[in-house]
Amino acid sequence: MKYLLHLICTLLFIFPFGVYAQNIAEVEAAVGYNATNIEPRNDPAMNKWRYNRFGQFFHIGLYTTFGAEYDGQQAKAGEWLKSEFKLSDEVYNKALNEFNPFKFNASDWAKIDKTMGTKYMIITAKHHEGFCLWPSKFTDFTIKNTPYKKDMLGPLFEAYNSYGIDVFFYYSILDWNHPDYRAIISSPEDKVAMERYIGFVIKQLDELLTLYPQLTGLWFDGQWDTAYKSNPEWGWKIEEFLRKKKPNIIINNRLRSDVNGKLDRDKSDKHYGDFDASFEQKMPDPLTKYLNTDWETSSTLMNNGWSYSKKWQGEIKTSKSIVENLVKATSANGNFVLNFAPTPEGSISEYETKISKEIGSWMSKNNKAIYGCGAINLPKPSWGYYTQSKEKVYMIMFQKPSSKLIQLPFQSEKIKSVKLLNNDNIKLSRSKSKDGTLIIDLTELNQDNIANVIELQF
Ligand code: JFZ
Repeated sequence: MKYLLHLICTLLFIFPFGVYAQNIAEVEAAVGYNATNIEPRNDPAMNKWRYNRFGQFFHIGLYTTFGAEYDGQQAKAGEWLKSEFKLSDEVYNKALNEFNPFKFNASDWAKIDKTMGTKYMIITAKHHEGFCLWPSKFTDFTIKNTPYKKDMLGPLFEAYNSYGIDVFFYYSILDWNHPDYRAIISSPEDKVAMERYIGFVIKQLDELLTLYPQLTGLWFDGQWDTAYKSNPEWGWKIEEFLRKKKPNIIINNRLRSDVNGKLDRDKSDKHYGDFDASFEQKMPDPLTKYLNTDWETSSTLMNNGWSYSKKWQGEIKTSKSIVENLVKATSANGNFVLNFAPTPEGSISEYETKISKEIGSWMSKNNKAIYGCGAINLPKPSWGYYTQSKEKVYMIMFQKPSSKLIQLPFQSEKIKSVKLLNNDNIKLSRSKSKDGTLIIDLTELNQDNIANVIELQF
């Protein structure tokens, strides 16, 4: 609706009375393929997304079978292996005969996520390699033609939705397998081929939304090749199709470009789609830059690879650092997504299971400081972060302050109660400074392995 209004206003501005857009192409040109959600969406689906704060990513595909290794060499990112080692289709596609996640059990995965406290999951329905985790009618390059044979996407809905966890699909525009995909267009034939490819994408998305009506949204990626980004009508057309087919669908911003080929955000710095997902492995800088925008950051557990790796390399993140990033994102009105890389058997690794329990044990006591929470208008304190929801402010302490008494920037008389969320046995005594601000005595407090959360009720 908002988008329509915006469109009409733009048109009235560009085409004065008596002149009107002849056809849809003119309408599109008029808006320059700019962002269409000028204000954040405020419908139930998007409010739920914003409430969720914590999501789970899964990268699994043919690349999983290589374990990020080829010919004794370690790939930088497992899911990029085909491109990194310049493997031919012939060599790479042998993995079709290897892909067999026979231990995959959607309800095991869902239980892990339920324990960890994630509220939505995103799975790689199709990554850059072009392989489909569902038996698509529009290509043979699917799970149906592997030893596993079965659909991996369908079973997720029952398992996850029964815990109230939403399912999203990752879908890559970039496709290393499809014969019509073009990274650059150097002839009229290339353009025709790429147009056929866009038709294929729309057919596949139609298929996904028809087969899986419970799907909450789509996480696009791989929109950066010159051919695609310099033809903004394609991304526009795909988005238009999706919004018509499923009006409450949630789409990230990595699907479109504007007339200048700008990705992620248009020239007025408005993100495309419903939220900005261009913070892969990072956060807005400064952190408070996008407080009025829906955004999401995603993170690997191990260096920059998103898929299964036989060898775990580089720095592996701890549950404390993951929780800290979740809290940090929440404190700036963003969502945080943690990636897991299922094994070739389709199970969750030991380290990931251990991490999910550690995070889950913290979340089960402290999730009130995360779900439905957001930014407070105060500078970041040295001991951690503030978050807030309605009449509550949460102090999430990753380091216990060195002084026993801390003075807070709140009028004491306005605070009804002060309580530690993760331990009922410890009572925190309070007092009031000369200027009436709240002082809390932390003498009794022991630093939690991850973080203590103090709830202030207004
Ligand atoms: C993409 C993929 O290439 C990668 O394999 C993985 O699936 C990841 C989640 O997404 O990589 C990205 C995505 C976003 C940015 C950079 C790389 N970004 O916004 O900077």
